[in-house]
Amino acid sequence: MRRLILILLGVVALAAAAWFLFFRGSGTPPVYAVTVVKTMPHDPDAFTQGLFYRDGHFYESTGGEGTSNLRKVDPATGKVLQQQDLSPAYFGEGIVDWGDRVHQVTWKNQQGFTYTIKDFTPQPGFSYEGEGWGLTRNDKNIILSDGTPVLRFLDPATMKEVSKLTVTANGCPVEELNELEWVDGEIYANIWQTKLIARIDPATGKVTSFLDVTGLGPQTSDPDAVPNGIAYDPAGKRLFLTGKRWPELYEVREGSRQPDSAPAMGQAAQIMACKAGG
Ligand SMILES: [Ca+2]
Repeated sequence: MRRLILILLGVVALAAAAWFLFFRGSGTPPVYAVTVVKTMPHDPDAFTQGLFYRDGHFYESTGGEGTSNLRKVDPATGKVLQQQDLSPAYFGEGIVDWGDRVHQVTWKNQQGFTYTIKDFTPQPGFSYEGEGWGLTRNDKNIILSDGTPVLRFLDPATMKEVSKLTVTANGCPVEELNELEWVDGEIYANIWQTKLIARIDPATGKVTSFLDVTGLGPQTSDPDAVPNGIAYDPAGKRLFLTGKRWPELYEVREGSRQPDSAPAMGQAAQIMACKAGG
């Protein structure tokens, strides 16, 4: 009898493990905290819309009408070393480097700007349909977000669309994809008005996990001061995060898996229940 009970218990345990693995394998992305490695200063007036790291400097794009610009920033001090302002008619959004150029999209103007990365000398720009939110790149394409679940892959030579990728989490389209960064073969995306960064498999569009950045940024009632800004240093494997009007920029690494009680788990659950808006 005792042996039978042990066998039955073993069967139950195996079934539970199989169910657990099936559930995990069914596409529910886990949520991880982030651990701060280093804290750096960041211009608290910068309405950050684009961020990348190259050759020891941050390049940042800011938004707003009359406050939009492209800037080169010293990581140690947060000081702006070089700046190119946009006309007040344009609302700056994502930026990306390609060769000796930097490209910048605008929110609703359907107009992209191109500059030399060395001294921000204006070059012939480009146009696109719809809105411009975030930009990043891999070795072949420039990748554009526009606040929808669809990422557009552009030919860097022409800035024309060559393919699209619909981003889903647990089968639900993920709205409000904002600032982007290509990180070791994955696409990281801020999700606007949430504390979550989606990690996206570029082959399938599936979110493989989320990073919860609740612990970062200022304690403020400013509704615009959302997390936005992801940069990566592939040589040093360093990941950097900031937000709009945040006084700090952080180097972070992935932390432990978040418990169900973590505040951002509700946002993740809404996204994965196909409830738009996070
Ligand atoms: Ca970025």
